[in-house]
Amino acid sequence: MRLYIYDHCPFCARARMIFGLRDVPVEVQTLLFDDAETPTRLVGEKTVPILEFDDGDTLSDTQEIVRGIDSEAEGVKVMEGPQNPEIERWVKAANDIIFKLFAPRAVEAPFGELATPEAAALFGAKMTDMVGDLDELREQTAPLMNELERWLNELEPLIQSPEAVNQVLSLDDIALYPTLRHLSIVEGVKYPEKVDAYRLAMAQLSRVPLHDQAIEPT
Ligand SMILES: N[C@@H](CCC(=O)N[C@@H](CS)C(=O)NCC(=O)O)C(=O)O
Repeated sequence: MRLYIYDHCPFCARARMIFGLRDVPVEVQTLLFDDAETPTRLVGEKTVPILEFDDGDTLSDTQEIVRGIDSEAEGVKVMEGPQNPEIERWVKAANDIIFKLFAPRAVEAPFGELATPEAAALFGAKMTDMVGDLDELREQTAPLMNELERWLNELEPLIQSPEAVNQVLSLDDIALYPTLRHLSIVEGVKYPEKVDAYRLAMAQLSRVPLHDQAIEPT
């Protein structure tokens, strides 16, 4: 099986996580951000993640990829783990501030999808479309970091274990870790103790490295 991704993409991180968490081997391939040809050939549009099975079948919906791999692997299912609506609420609510910190830094990050000037330019234009002027946003770093600190402190008591936010792995982990992973390209974030332990443990367990780590995906 082959999973086509962009490294910055939170849906792709979700899809990658299920392979690591369920110990299912997959070849991960990062597409250039301006490569419309490959995804269009595979699924008819420029989108990631795409899972390509050995027989040529494809899946391009993150939820379907997660559920499909989870249900096929032997053992305890991540999708059957207990969920806490507070986690879903937190992820949705904190995403805006996290993305504002992420976007101006993402355009300069060493992501595989930005390996050519053309790909990087297209991505820069997309980020600007999404959040506005990236230089202005970078100038907002101090107030954004203050707001972020409040959000991280709100998350801290919701984390029940470093190995699973609700003690047992669940879809909440698949939603939460990619959001925290976005923050790992932002320097100077002060993580509360449990949040820090959680993101480090989840990077190992899911085999989806934080952006400031180098763990090879399997
Ligand atoms: N339907 C997809 C949507 C995934 C999605 O929005 N992917 C974004 C990247 S994060 C994408 O492919 N965007 C196309 C582009 O950026 O050109 C899913 O839920 O898995």
